[in-house]
Amino acid sequence: MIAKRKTTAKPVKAAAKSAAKTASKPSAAKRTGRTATKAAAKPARKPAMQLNVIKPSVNNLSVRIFARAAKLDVEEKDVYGATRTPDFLKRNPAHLTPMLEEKGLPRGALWESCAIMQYLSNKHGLEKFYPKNPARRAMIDSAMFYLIGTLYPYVARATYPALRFPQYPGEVGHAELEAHHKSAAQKAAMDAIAEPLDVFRSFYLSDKPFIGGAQPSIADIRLAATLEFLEVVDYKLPKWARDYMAAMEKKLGKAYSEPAADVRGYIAYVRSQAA
Ligand SMILES: N[C@@H](CCC(=O)N[C@@H](CS)C(=O)NCC(=O)O)C(=O)O
Repeated sequence: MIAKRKTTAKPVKAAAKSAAKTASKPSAAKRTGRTATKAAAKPARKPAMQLNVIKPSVNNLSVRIFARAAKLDVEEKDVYGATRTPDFLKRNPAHLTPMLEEKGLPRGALWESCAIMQYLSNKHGLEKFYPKNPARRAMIDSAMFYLIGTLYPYVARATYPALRFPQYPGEVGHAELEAHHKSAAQKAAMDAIAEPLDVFRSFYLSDKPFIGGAQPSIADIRLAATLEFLEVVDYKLPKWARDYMAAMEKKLGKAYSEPAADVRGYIAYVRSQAA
């Protein structure tokens, strides 16, 4: 979560803007994937969908990778710092990104990264990323729910302080407490990551290269993108996880590395500031 409360400090905004400038050169392309090339030839046609994004975020990174990997006709709009404006809140009262806008949607807008990837896979028949077979699909859904509900909260609590993102009300990191309380909470979250992470290895991946099998699924995209944040706290990923992330990037190529550069650039920026 970025730019969420008053404490969302200007440094975050400045850092994100700076990171966007330095790290997101490829993302300046108005469209994603194949369409970007086509856009040069046919600049007048309006893309079918708009994806509102905040570039240093891994929630956003998931859908940005997916849109490119699936070669969808999506135009990205950077809404950093604009998610609480009256106009945005009218369209999306949850003020969350990524947010897809498309005429076919009942309310015109859709947020939640996994729901967006599910919707687009269903709509475009992208079985490769989201199998139709109910049992196989259930495993992808389970992996994504488990990530959002269990792994991600630990990752957020462990990394948001270093990322300079605001934390959630009610959490130690958000409360007016002395620094040692906050660092103890951050360490506890960091320690807690190992267990759910290993569930991805032992259960969802099992002996397959990806949760999706031979091909990365939307759950794989969501997992690899999430793990990108751990770099900011020097989290020592186990070898299988490092190999898995490398395999994801190799398989998806630029569709992965281009938007990942924004997150990595932001992490490099905050780390340089801390140093
Ligand atoms: N569970 C959501 C999380 C989305 C989320 O937290 N988005 C943050 C960026 S990381 C955001 O847009 N925050 C802006 C705001 O709340 O104003 C997802 O997976 O899409």
